[in-house]
Amino acid sequence: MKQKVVVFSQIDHEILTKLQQCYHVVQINPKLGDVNQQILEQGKDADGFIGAGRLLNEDNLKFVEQLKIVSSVSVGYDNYDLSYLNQRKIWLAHTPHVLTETTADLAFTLLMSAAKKVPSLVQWTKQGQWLRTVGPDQFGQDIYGKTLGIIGLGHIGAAIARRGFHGFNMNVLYHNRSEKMETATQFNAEYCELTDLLQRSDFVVVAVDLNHSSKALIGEAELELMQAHAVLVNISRGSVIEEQALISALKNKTIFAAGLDVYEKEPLQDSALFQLENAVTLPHVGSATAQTRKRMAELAYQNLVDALEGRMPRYLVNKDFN
Ligand code: 8YV
Repeated sequence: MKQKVVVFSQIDHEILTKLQQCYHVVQINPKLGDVNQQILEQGKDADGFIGAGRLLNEDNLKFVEQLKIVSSVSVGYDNYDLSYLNQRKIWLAHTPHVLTETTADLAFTLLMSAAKKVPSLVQWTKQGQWLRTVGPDQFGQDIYGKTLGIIGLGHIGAAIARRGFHGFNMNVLYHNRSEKMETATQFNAEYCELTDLLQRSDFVVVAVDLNHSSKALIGEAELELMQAHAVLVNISRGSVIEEQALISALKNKTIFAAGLDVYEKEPLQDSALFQLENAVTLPHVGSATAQTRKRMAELAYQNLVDALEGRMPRYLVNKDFN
């Protein structure tokens, strides 16, 4: 009998076809009703799960009996209750590396858009308001040679540092749980305490994983430390920044602008951020290019197949259950 695979979000079409050739595939479909109920039902006799963007925890996995793996089409795994998966001896795999460069590109896209007021100036131009040269209200910020503070010098953080250092001659500061001497040396990056980094940076980019120690890392007190001309960029997870405090800082112009790809609650709807000209808001597209999403899907597929065929997947999050 074929093993059963539950596809819990949209997935690359070719990967879906490959899965259907070897496994009994069931797709969770929001149009068919409550997603968690479908996961609960379909999970009972499933061997593997593949997808992204859904919370998987005891509530919707409690009936699984033979689940070997949850293969996430993402690098971040904050959507999964790792201790529950460990307890049930279910592997969790993810897709690191293949999205590093494109996510770093997006961090710079946000940094530059927010610094140069791109969205509002595009709108202004298209509305036919360009009747004379722009005034100080429309001026942006210089980027070249400025100070870039990176919170989280992992793979993506390092790729952002590389762009800043080599491309824009920036002075790089970083904050991380531990010092990263080898990576830092490549970009002449200086290790700083968070408060120091926030005070000294012209651009602060959040690239840290979401975990217990990074949740709400940047709140009102931290935002107050930033300079009035500074730009804050978040390509990590929304919950690293207290959104309400950020909205106040942007409203009161205690910082210049923010470039955001991620939010406390996604999809972002009816947010006060939409009213703020100095908030550049993207819909969580850090890895959203055709090439990268394809590579992520392939990697997730390989992780899944390895587990279903009894091999240890290459990119396991939880290697040791005990
Ligand atoms: C997307 C991400 O959320 O990989 C991650 O952790 O945040 C993004 O790439 C993910 O691919 C789900 O679509």
